[in-house]
Parts: sequence; C-alpha cells; structure tokens
Amino acid sequence: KIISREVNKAGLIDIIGAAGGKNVHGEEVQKLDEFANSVIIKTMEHGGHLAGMASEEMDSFIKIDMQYPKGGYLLLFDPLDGSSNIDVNVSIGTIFSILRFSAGRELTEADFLRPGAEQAASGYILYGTSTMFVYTTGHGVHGFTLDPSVGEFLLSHENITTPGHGKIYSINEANTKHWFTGTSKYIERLKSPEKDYCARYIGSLVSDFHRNLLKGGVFLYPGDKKSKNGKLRLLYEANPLAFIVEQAGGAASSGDKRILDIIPQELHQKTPLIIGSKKNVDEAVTLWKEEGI
Ligand code: P6P
Repeated sequence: KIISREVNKAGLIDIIGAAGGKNVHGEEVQKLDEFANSVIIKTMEHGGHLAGMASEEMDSFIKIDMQYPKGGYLLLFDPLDGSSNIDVNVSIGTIFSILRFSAGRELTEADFLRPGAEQAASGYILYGTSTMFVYTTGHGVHGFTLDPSVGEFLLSHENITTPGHGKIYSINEANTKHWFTGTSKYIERLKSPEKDYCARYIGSLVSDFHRNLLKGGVFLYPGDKKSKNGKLRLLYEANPLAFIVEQAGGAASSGDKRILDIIPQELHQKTPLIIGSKKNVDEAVTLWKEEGI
C-alpha cells in the first residue's frame, strides 16, 4: 500500500523532485526501487515470520537483526521490477518468493539456493491502472485488488486459471539479431500468414506476465548469442512467476528444463525464460530443442 501510494505519485516528479535530487522541502528523494526495497525490509524484518531476506537490490542476503524474533521462512524479492518505466508512467511490479527455513541454526546463502519447486508461496503486486496482489501457496492462484478508498485488498480474481493456448506473444524483437535459430524459427512461425497471433510487449515483466496469465499467451526472454542466460533472474523473478503459472495451469521453461527444477548456483543468477499457456510453451520448447536453444 505504501509502495503503491509512492508509485502513483511518480507522475508528480516536478513537485516531489526527481530521484537522487531534493524535493520542494529540500529533502533527498530516493529512487523508487530503493524506496520500495527499504519499505519491504522495514515492514518484514520485525514480524517474527522470517529468518532472512534476499533482494534484487542487494548483493548479499539480509539477516534478521538480533533485536527481532526469527521465523521459519525466507523472503526473496524484486522490490520494483521494471523501474525504468516509472518516468514514463508505465505499470511496474513487485515480485516475491517464499521458502521454508528450518530455524535453529545459522542462516547461510545456501539456504536461499533452493529449486523453485520448494517454494512455500510466491506472487506479485502489479502497480497498474489498479494495484493488484496475486499469490499462490500451492492451492490455486488468487488475485486481490486494492480499494484505495478503504485501504483494503479485496478478493477480485479467485482461482485464476490461464487458457491452455493463447494468441499473444511477448518478446523484445529488437534482439532478433542475437537470437539462436530456435527462437527465430519459433517467432517466424507465429508470424506466418496462416497464424493470427498478436504481439504485445510492455517491457515490464509483471505487466506482460499478468496480461498473458489472464488472456493466454507466451512471454519469452530467451538466452541469445549476446547473453546465453538471458536477462531475468531465477530466484526472485522466474521462480515465483513459474510457481504462479503452473498453479494456474500454464508452464515455465528455461528451454532445456522446467524452471522450478533448476538448482540455483548463486543468488542473482539469470535464466532464459519462456512462460505462459502450456501449449504455447511446449511448442516453443520443442522447436528450441530441435533447432538448438
Ligand atoms: P528488455 C525491466 O527492466 C525488466 O527487468 C523486466 O521487467 C522486463 O521484462 C525486461 O527487463 C525488459 O527487458 O531488454 O526487453 O528491455
């Protein structure tokens, strides 16, 4: 709610001051992703639910301070994904993943490096035309919409399921020159005369994912000749969305394996990601394997 309030003021940059500068009161203005990061840490560190956190914004994991009670969960998050879109008033999102932690011993980075299949919960908050909270604990996917007039999230999308096949594809086609053959052949197939696909790419992962989740379709951020592991992060972007999409009946793959089966090697590792309606993902993965990802 706090992040939504600040994100929705981002348009008032001339009044509240640009990030890194000072506002009309001469106060330092934090970058919104740094602000979101500190809001989440301050909100979650004292509740007694967590043994630690890991954030896209911070190199190493965060231990819960001695002064606070510790709990049996780890929170991994991207506090404000797509923050480059803030200045142009495009939707952005927070993505989170929750792992279990057997309390009673010293927390290490290895405790965060668990496959996505072990997640206890995951979800995202989308700061769009409305602010939505979408989550799963392994019992379906449920969406809540913030009613700012009462400051409460109301259950607006119970048991979200994604269509088995969709006609939307989302990929940054400016990267065509770097694509491996499999990606090129798959996208060319979608654009062939006998198909009637629609390209939609906002450039904000949570927005592109959420639209395809509800309408059906596929989002691809593949590895390519320039970046073999693509751009998106496994632990707090691909894994949480993969848990959501599988619970909604969809699929998520790195091209050569199910996202939720990947054993992480490091906190901020990247992974190629193809995610969405099961038939779309299966078709792309099959072609990628035949042609070489
Ligand atoms: P590109 C935003 O910067 C982000 O991390 C995701 O939200 C988004 O899906 C992706 O990068 C867009 O990347 O290379 O297409 O601009």
